[in-house]
Amino acid sequence: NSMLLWQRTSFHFQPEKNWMNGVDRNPYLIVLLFFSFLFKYYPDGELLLLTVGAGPMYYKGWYHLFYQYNPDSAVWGNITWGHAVSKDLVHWLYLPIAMVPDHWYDANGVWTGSATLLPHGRLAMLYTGSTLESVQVQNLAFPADPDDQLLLDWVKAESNPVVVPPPGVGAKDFRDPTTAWYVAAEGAWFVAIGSKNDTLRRHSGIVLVYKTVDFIQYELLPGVLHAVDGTGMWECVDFFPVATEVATGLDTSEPAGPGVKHVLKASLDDDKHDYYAIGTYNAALNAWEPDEPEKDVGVGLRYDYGKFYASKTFFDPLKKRRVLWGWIGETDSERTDLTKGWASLQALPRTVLFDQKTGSSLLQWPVDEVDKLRLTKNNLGSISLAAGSVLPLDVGTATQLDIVAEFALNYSASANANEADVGYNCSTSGGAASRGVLGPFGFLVLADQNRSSVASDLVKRVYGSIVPVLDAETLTLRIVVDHSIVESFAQGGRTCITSRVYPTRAIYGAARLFLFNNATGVDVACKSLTVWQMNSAFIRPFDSRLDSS
Ligand code: DQQ
Repeated sequence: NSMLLWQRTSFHFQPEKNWMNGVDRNPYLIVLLFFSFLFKYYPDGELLLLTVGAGPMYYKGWYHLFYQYNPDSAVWGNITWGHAVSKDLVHWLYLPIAMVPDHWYDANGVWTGSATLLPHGRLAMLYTGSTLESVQVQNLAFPADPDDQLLLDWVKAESNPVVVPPPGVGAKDFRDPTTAWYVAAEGAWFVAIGSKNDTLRRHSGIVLVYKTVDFIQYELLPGVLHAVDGTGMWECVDFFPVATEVATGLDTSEPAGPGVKHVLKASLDDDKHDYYAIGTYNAALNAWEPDEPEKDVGVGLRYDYGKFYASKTFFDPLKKRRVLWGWIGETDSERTDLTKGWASLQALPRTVLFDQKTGSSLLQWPVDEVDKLRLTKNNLGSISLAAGSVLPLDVGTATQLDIVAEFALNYSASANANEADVGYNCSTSGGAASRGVLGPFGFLVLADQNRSSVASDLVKRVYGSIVPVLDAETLTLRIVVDHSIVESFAQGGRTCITSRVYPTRAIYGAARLFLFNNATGVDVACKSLTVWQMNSAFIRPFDSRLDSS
């Protein structure tokens, strides 16, 4: 339907048509009608911010993305592995479907998996198959031709399935194997698989760990790596080391020790959000414990406080970084997706680092390569914003933007304001149009006047979270806009929010950018503001004649 073409993104990865995921057939409906950042001052120095599927990897010069793909329709089903490659994580080339359901052990879908790079450049791909009887089993596949940089053809192991649900684990609660990590003391690889336990524990999300030497025979380790009651099924578990003293990524097999902590992440099937916690891993005990029990997986920090799910990281040996890939569903209706003929896309790949300043969170930031898309630069200098003002910003076409801003707040009038005085609440207030003592203020993007969409069929919702702003830090924001997605990073990526938007009037040349301040008791100054037009990434089918590599 050409009527909705403007919702296609220009530099986010999405298939040419039909469904990709991440997650289930029934994306819950949430959308932000307009987008905004809202802040609230806390005397202790905190500010309030409102506002995949298959394994990514690097192999022989190409970044590979394999994603959950329905070749037949824009809704979930008939899941195969879509495939694309890139030299820079931004400019992608579509390749033919990599794997389809063609055996009894994956007849109901080639579900999420992860790649492990073995010594001597070999590659093991473990993935979940939903069998003819809809039992979730783990299968092994490997490249038909290891010398093929494009990894076009895959061979499924004769011994599949290599792992079946162990006693006590539900046949439909056992999926999404991680990338394996090597434990030298055991001379073996360990692989984690998410599940849940409703019998011994109370609706507990759990992680099982298997030990393998050859990726064919697996031994279940006693106990669970970790469990959190009340959090339900853990999908797409991810488990990786982070360096706590240097700003560099670590190989998945980097052992625990001084300067190395481990992140455990789970995608909660119950609420469709990606939660992580930072903690300590003990391979010998098959145990991981969060540093701060109150910030455990599923009850503490999220990668993103908007729409963002089923993410995975991989270690990029080329640039020595860990890269996070998230799947972004739609927040319009299934009916509209069928009309559009496509649904879902990938977030920008994000570099993940330990936040050395807070010591208790991660920093996520669009990979450097995204900056190569920056075109015209608008340096808008420093702007004061009177209470109640909405200021149009003249940046030309505003559908593809990268916005970087620094804010200074003068709270003198209300330095003692507490939460009750603020009068603004992320979930119950009416978005940017509401007013409170200390906010909201921020940007309106993809807007025409204040509100950009009159589309029905959407649930319009305000997303929010806390942004810790430490002493001597100024409040900084980066907002990336791409037609129907807005990704926002506060304090260098300490808090992130992604939103899908479906403007009906603020499209093409009519889309505009505004700064606003709806605080009644704070002077807000945008100390610096830089806005770039963003180029398109021109994602297209791979053409070997054009391949210069
Ligand atoms: N969707 C996949 C599963 C995974 C869920 C099936 C979340 O493997 O658990 O399409 O992305």
